[in-house]
Amino acid sequence: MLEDVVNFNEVPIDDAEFTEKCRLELNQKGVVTLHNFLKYETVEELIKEAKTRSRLAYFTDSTHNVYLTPKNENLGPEHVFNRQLNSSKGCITTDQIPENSKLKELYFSDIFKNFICRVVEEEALYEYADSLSSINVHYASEGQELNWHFDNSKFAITLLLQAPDSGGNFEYVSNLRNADKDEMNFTGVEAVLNGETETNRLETHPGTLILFRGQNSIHRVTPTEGARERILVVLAYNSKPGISLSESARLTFFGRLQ
Ligand SMILES: O=C(O)CCC(=O)C(=O)O
Ligand SMILES: [Fe+2]
Repeated sequence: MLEDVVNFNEVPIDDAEFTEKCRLELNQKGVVTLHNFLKYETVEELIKEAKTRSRLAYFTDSTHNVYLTPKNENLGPEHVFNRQLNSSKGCITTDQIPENSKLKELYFSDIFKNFICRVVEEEALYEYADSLSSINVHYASEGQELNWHFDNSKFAITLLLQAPDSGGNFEYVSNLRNADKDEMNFTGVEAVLNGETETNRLETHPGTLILFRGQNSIHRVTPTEGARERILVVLAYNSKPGISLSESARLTFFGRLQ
């Protein structure tokens, strides 16, 4: 029952008026924050579930540019396009999440998918064809962070399960570039990396859902501070059926293809 997962009293995702409000907000701000999206008991249950599987997580410590692309040698090592940033995090994959998990109940629910479709203005949404990429649980222990980047996907859905004692903050600058027009905005990106731009911080709590357009809005998650790890779920959909995440991305994020 989706009622056991989603807090419909505060977040009525089956209501047309509420859905329309979220759509407008996403268009205006590039982000929708839904606090108390998950029921309190569900958050507790999902934290337990995630913790029993954290030993399966594949940890990566890698460097990347903000566009998540290979270097362009023509631009030279000092160019902001080639500036290498460090990110370190671990995650488990869809196939490592139990079949009866409330995460799968939510992910495959028609009510939830219809809500997301309307808010992001897609006709339909489909799971990834590979068995890894649809639902991921991310773990970040002390010192681990996700550095500044633009996403490859048009939108991302995250659910925070456990917040660290401090740190682990989601920071962003909206609409820093226009990916559809291949606009890179090197000047704007350099200013963010040099700490010269004022950034926004999202307030999140366990159970908060974030719907975010990260292709044009640069964002990062600051390092976890303290012993309690940050645990966060990412739900990913495609607008067409039968699509797998690229092999290179699967190898980078999960360390395997299937
Ligand atoms: O961990 C988060 O809150 C954001 C994750 C993110 O930006 C990503 O996976 O691309
Ligand atoms: Fe991202």
